[in-house]
Amino acid sequence: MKRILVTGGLGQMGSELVPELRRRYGAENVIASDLRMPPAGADASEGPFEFIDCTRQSQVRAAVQRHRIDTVFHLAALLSAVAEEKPHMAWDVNMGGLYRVLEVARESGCAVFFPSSIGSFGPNTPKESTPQDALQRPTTMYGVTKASGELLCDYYYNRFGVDTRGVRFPGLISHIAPPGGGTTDYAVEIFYAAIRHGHYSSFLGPETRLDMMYMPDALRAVIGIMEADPGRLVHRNSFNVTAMDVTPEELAEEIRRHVPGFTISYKIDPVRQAIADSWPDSIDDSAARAEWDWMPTFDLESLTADMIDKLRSKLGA
Ligand code: NAD
Ligand code: AKB
Repeated sequence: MKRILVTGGLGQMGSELVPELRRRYGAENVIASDLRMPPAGADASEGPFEFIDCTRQSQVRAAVQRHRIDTVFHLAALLSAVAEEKPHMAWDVNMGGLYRVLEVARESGCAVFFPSSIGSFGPNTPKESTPQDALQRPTTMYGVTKASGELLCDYYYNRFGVDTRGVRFPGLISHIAPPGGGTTDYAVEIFYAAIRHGHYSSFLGPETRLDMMYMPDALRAVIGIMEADPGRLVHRNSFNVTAMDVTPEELAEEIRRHVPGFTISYKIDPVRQAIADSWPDSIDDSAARAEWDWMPTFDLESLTADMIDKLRSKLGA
């Protein structure tokens, strides 16, 4: 990886992946892009930025050619809750965008990182310790695009030799940029609410168990899979990766150790609850551990301590 393009670079993941890639590979070698413009006051000296709608192949191609890109981190997508509200747009952005990125990669010889999700599984998938190779019949538009995206990336590797790689992320918890409309967003909101108000009203029920990961581990996963020895990879585009599985009740309990008196109540959103109920309770990431030495570093305890510490500084609390 020498010349990198990140699509959807202003989102929750891109806001931290772009700086990390710039630290590793040089600021001038990492081109951030998004459908939105950087916020007013953003420091342009941090590195190059391009306006790119990933559904417009000409825009993707022009940036790849102009900057002599060899690796695309394709983050642009609509997340699960938004995708369920706007299924037609979700198909266009998630599938149309990926297809166009893969086409440009095929023409230009780029490698592509594609983030799939625990949302690529469905209600018929084994719910606990979901294996790497499991039944995938998702019932959400987000899941349909993620499962299809995994297949499309496999196809581009097998048919055209495009070096596609990816992981299935769980819910990502971070303190830099807000999440963009997913089912696991509660696990970020709860920290802000705990510090600001000492109370959180959860849109998922108390016993809803889902996999989660702290953003520093997610960045290690992205870079780890892209730098992995290709000779060891069997599952190129869809590695299960996780760090913990947790319910709102358990997360609240852990937060209470840092914010005494913190309370949680429940006002369940039926749409997001149904999405969460269709996803695994926990996934098995042993294939990633075996094939490219994946290993998370944050558990629930250390994640919670770090989030509270960082957010207290950020919010001046
Ligand atoms: P996000 O919603 O925070 O950011 C997505 C970005 O894509 C936004 O900045 C948005 O402006 C941009 N975008 C939307 N449409 C676009 C288009 N047509 N062209 C270019 N940019 C466009 O999402 P995120 O949390 O940063 O997620 C990044 C990727 O990781 C997504 O593919 C998502 O499905 C995947 N993922 C995220 C999580 C998570 O918990 N955050 C978990 C699993 C997988
Ligand atoms: C979402 O909830 O949509 C994402 C995901 C797990 O893919 N956070």
